[in-house]
Amino acid sequence: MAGEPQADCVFCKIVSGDIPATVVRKTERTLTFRDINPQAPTHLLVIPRVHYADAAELAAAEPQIAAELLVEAGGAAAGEGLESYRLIFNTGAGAGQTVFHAHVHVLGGKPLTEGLV
Ligand code: IU
Repeated sequence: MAGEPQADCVFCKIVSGDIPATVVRKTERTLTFRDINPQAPTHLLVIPRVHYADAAELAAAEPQIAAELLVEAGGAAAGEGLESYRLIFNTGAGAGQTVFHAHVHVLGGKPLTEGLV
C-alpha cells in the first residue's frame, strides 16, 4: 500500500533501525542522517519515514510531509553551521537516483558555485 514500508528498501530499514545510519535529526515524520558516501564536507539526507519512490510521489500523496523535508533540510543545514547549501532531489535512475525512497540531499561546506552538474 502507498506509504507502507518496503521489505527491499534500504531507507525503510534505516527508518526501522535494521540498518545503521548516523542520524542527526528526527521528527515524527522525517529522519536526517549523514550520507555514507559524502560528496561535500557536509552531506546529509532528509527522508520521510513513509515510503514513496521519489519526492514527486511523496509531494503528490503527502504534501505536508514533503514540505517538512524542506523545513528539516533548512534546520539541518543551520545545525551544521551552513550559510549556503544545495538541495538535490535526484528523480529517476537517469538522474542518478539509486535509492527509490524519497530523499533530499543537503550539500555544503565548500564552494558550490561551479554549476549544477
Ligand atoms: P541517490 O539520490 O538515490 O543517488 O542518493 C542515494 C544516496 O544514499 C547516495 O548518496 C548514497 O551514498 C546514500 N546511501 C546512504 O547514505 N546510506 C546507505 O545505506 C545507502 C546509500 I545503500
